[in-house]
Amino acid sequence: MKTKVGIVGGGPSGLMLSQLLDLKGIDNVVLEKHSREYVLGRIRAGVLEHGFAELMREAQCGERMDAEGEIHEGFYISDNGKMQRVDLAGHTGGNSVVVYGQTELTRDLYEARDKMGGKVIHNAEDVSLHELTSDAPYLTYRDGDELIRIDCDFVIGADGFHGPSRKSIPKDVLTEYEKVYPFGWLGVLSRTKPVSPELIYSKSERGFALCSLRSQVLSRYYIQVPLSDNVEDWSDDAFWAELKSRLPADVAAKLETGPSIEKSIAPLRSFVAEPMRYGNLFLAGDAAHIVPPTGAKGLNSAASDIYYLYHAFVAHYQDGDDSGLEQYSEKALARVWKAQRFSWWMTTLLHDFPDNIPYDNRLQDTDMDYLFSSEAAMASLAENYVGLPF
Ligand code: RFL
Ligand code: PHB
Repeated sequence: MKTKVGIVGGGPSGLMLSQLLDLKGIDNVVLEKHSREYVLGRIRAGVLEHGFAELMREAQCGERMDAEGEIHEGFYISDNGKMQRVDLAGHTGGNSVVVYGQTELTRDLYEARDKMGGKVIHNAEDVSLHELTSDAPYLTYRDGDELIRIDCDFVIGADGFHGPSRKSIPKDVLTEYEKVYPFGWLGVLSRTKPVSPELIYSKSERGFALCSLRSQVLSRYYIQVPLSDNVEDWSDDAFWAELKSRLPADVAAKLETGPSIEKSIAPLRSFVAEPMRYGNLFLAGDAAHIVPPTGAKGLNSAASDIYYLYHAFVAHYQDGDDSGLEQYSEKALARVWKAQRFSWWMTTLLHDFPDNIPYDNRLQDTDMDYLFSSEAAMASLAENYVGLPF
């Protein structure tokens, strides 16, 4: 098989790039390790920046997002029971975010790929990347006993944190920056009415909690838990009781509880691999960088990578202009690091750090105090939350 762009990974990054390139007539193939049902079974991001929503529309995939997604012009921060609103629109000249689940967005991208006859190969086993520094890189994968080869001009590594793409780059070429946090998030999805129309990020002495949503009948809640906890340790009742104890009393009193339809623990990690290009391999999304979910920046950081790659490939194939490809790593990393800084900062502001010394806790309190007493600090939070320009 032969194509122009071989894409490893059929998550949101790979599918979005595939769709955008196909719309410009640039042939591509997506290789996904899992089945479609498996990919759509993962419950992940919920908050899209304005720039991501625009990219969905450009990919001709924005119809359902525009109909069913919710525009949020603010959210709440609760500090040990005291709730204050962050006015996103007011501090950014009218900007907002869209609350629309990654699962739905991925479903829309798959449907769009189907409609255009896009080549998305599921259950691709043993995907390997070859000859990446040559003009003729290729991918191989196994389909049962058969080994299949795909020759391409370029390879995109959009295979998430654990995929093979980043691992194909020699260790002496790649610098990895990593910070692991001493806690995870236990998340529950439930068919209940959300406790608040806008998200609540809650700092409390018992640890962090987040009230989020997917729709007016589907709620998503998270609590900070020690890394040693297992999801089996948490019954639904124990989860709801702990969540309530971390929310302001009037919010806790209104919380509608119900059976969990998904429950999982995600560790919190900050990670960046540099550079994001090796020969004719370009890394995108979680394959190159991870953030703790506190700032809702993971998927949104993937979106800016895809935006830069899309424009770089269009310039390459339509105008013979390689400057976008040459500048990709530097340009993408500049924005990636800003999302890293913001996600680290929001995580540090809101969580309980078991190893903090009293001095650290006083600084944390002062950070919160400063945020709610300074228009400049609030504007900075709002600017980052709605998303820095691509
Ligand atoms: P993905 O989604 O991991 O997709 C990678 C795909 O590659 C496939 N793959 C392979 N394919 C072929 N061969 C192999 N050997 C392969 N190995 C892996 C995988 O099966 C998969 O389908 O990466 P991508 O596309 O870069 O997308 C990134 C996002 O998924 C991620 O950044 C976000 O979900 C992060 N995130 C959030 N981001 C936001 O912007 N806003 C949020 O509100 C938000 N909340 C979250 C989150 C992530 C969370 N978890 C569970 C990590 C909340 C949580 C709890
Ligand atoms: C979610 O709804 O899953 C979500 C929302 C905001 C975050 C993280 C996760 O910061």
